[in-house]
Amino acid sequence: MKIVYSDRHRVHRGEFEFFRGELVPCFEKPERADFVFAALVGRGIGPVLEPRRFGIAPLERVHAPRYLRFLERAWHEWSALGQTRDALPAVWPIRAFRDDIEPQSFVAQLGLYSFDSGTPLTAGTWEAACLGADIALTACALVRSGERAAFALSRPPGHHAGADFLGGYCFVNNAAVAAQAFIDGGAARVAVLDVDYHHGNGTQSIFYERADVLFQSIHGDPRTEYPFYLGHADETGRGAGLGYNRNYPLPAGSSNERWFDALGEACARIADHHPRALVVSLGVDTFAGDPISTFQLEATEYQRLGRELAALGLPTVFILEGGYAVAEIGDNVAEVLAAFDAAAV
Ligand code: FKS
Ligand code: ZN
Repeated sequence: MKIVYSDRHRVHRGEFEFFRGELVPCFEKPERADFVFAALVGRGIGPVLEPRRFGIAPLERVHAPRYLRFLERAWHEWSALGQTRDALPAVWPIRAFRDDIEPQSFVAQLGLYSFDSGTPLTAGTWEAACLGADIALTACALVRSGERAAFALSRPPGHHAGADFLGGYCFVNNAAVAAQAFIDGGAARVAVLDVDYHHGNGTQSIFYERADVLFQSIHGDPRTEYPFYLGHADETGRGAGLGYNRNYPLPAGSSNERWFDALGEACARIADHHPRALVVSLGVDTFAGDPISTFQLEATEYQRLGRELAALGLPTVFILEGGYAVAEIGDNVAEVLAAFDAAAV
């Protein structure tokens, strides 16, 4: 399987995230991508291609222009305040505040466009986020030109980012950009499957009222797991999108059997949707050894995931999302992709 990658992801390197009243070192760090890259190359998965540049137009298809303008200028505005550390928000317009007027204060803008204080915005964030989208779009282009599948090895991740908000280490929603690129390239229907431990709230909200993009997510129950405020089973879409959103929230600590029951159901719904392509938000924080999650997948389960996805027989773009047991995330991603390749026809 072709891998799209660039080592320029390193320009996004958050120092601290706010966690339980303290600044702690960021879990989402450059080494994550390095380990995935090393594991794939070590297993002979490849070749590795550099991304092409697609510019901002494909991002504007799923993100609000004012949000993208904010991201682009953010570091400049923050530095103009005399700050040298990463930007983290400290005030938010929750219910009963207005979100239709963009404040002039940068600090207020940062809160308007964020939903947590764990997603540091740094000098290189905009460049890395655009690069991540270019990686996803290059993987799409490969699949559109006949590749059975491609892997977008990018960071920062994307599935928590919505049309006009960042959070959960995410700024630009790579999976949504990819799904929209398939639609804009002529696909009538696309499916997005999110297997990261955390609910893909950003992707869900972007496609919530649409019937052309089926979104499904298997994740830790938001009653106890991040991102807490979305991802319940009764969220099935709205308006034209009713029936095109499915969540499989599983209790923290769920067995692998339960996880694969949910995957089986999700795959059956994908087949029913008859999509022209599949986008997989591939987080491997479902790993038994992950430091921030509670599922129990290991090598054999990652192989099974790869096989079951291959059995759908769809042109498939894999996009890296989470996974924090840094040394192991590479092996786990490699298991999925190698098993997919071995089973793909
Ligand atoms: C530990 C608390 C963790 C944030 C969790 C974010 C999860 C991000 C992710 C992504 F794929 F986006 F990276 N709170 N300090 O894994 O879903
Ligand atoms: Zn995650």
